[in-house]
This record gives sequence, structure tokens and C-alpha cells, in this order.
Amino acid sequence: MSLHGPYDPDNIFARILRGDIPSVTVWEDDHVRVFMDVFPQSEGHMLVISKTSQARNLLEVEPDTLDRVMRAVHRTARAAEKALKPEGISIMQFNGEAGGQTVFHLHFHIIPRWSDRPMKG
Ligand code: DGP
Repeated sequence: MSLHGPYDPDNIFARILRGDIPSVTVWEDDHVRVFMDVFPQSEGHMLVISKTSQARNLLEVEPDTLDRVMRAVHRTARAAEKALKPEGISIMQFNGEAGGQTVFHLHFHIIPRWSDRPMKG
């Protein structure tokens, strides 16, 4: 599968945004939603997505959307630091099937880390 192609309006995150699939929202505004990953790699694993963009990945995203999403990534990482007191935080983002991406709606992983707790999966 190529890095570029049509956006699938029925991908899992689009369905979550429509309310067709339940999810645990941590924070949102008109542009961005932060919610819990259903297959967490660690305690507090969250996902940050745009609510308005049809970018499948980082290569496709519009700069204004990226600004909003990255601000939300920063805010979420700081909130996770305060709430969970991790020793580290991994910010992860995958592009294309060959790059490890499984849901083709741009997203960033916020993964709190502890040295004595290896990432799951
Ligand atoms: P990626 O490999 O970067 O495309 O990661 C997609 C992530 O989405 C993966 O960590 C699991 C998560 N995920 C998949 N299905 C669902 C779902 O139905 N709900 C939630 N909250 N997360 C999901």
C-alpha cells in the first residue's frame, strides 16, 4: 500500500469521531481530540488526532493542522508527566503500512515510560 491514496471515511478513527465506536476522550476542542489507545503499550497511552483533516499521515497533513495537532501533543505530554510521573515519554508516529501504521488517519502516540516496565506489544 502506498503512502498516498484516498482517505477512507470508514477508518476506525473516523468512526470514533462520528461516535460510531466508543472511546475514552481525554481532551478535545473543535480541531483536535485526545483519547485512550485501546491497545495500550503502557499505562496512560493516548492518541492525538485531528478532527477536521483527512490526512492519512504526516506526509499529507496541512501545516495549520500539524500546528494544532503538535500543540495538543505537547499539552498532552505535559499533562501525562504531571498526572502519571513517568520517567520518560515516547512520542511515536507511523506512516504507511510498511512504516508500521495500521489506522490511516494521522495520529501521534503519547506513551508514558518507566525503566522497569518495558513497552507491551
Ligand atoms: P498505528 O500503528 O500507529 O496505526 O496505531 C494505531 C493505534 O490505534 C494502535 O495503537 C491501536 C489503536 N486502536 C486501534 N483500534 C482502536 C479502537 O477501536 N479504539 C481505540 N481507542 N484505539 C484503537
